[in-house]
Amino acid sequence: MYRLDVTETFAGLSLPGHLHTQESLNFASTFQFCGSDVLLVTYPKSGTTWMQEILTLIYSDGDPRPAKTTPNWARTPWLEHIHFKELLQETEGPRLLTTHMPPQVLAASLRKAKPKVIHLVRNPKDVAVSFYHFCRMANFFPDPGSFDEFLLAFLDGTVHYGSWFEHTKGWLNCKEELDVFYITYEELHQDLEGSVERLSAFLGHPLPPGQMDSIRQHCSFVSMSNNQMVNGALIPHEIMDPSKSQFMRKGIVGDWRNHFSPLQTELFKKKFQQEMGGRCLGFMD
Ligand code: PPS
Repeated sequence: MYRLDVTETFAGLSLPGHLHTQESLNFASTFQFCGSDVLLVTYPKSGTTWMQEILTLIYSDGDPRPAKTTPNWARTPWLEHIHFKELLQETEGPRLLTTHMPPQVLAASLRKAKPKVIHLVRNPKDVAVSFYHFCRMANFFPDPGSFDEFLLAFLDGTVHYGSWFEHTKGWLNCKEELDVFYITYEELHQDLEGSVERLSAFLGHPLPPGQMDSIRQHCSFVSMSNNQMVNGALIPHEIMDPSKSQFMRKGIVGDWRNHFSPLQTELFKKKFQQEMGGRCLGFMD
């Protein structure tokens, strides 16, 4: 009943059937955005949950109660997921939406309505590591095999959700025609306060004085690891097995250094240069 072994194919991507159906994917691709919507765009394992928490706190003016009482998938639902339609009905104005979809699936409607888009990107080497451990624990993904096998599939773009390079380039190419705020996971780490200030200015929702402390405190890795609304505790163990890895695993920058061999680092670098040219150069290190 959980459709753990089902893979859906849509727009050339393989996606977990546990979370998607052809109907839910078609619904996403024909979804009518409003100008007041806020859409968070990420490739999986890029800090989506962290940004969902930040957005929740910005729109609650620093009050942590919504983040502590409602799961992230209901507060900031994924457009393409099976329960999106029902969850959308419960959302109160500015709708906070999330997607892992590439832009070609959504761009027509996005161009028309011009909602605010937040494009969050993480160093793909850390994404690959985080994704590998997530695939080990989440039974709705195929067995990732060894890290070496997974990394080759990640570089080839044959993992579920497709190529990080295509996803990232696709959204970067939309920068001019859509209202996009680009930010990295690493920037959130380096300067959470400054990032939240810039983000709330982009959203036109400045924080009331004194609320930054609440955001800093509530959105820390430790607080979120203890928040059952985001830490995976609500998911049955047959779907996500906490004995294999944790959803809130490490939350650090540069864990790739503990996983990549010199050969894998070199391979990654070559592929990155080939695909990205001069873009996102900060991720070369
Ligand atoms: S998903 O499944 O696509 O929604 O995953 P996503 O939320 O995009 O990414 C999960 C990784 O983000 C880390 N994370 C955080 N890092 C720092 N601070 C905070 N508050 C935080 N919240 C989530 C999480 O630990 C995953 O990264 P790894 O490297 O696996 O620890």
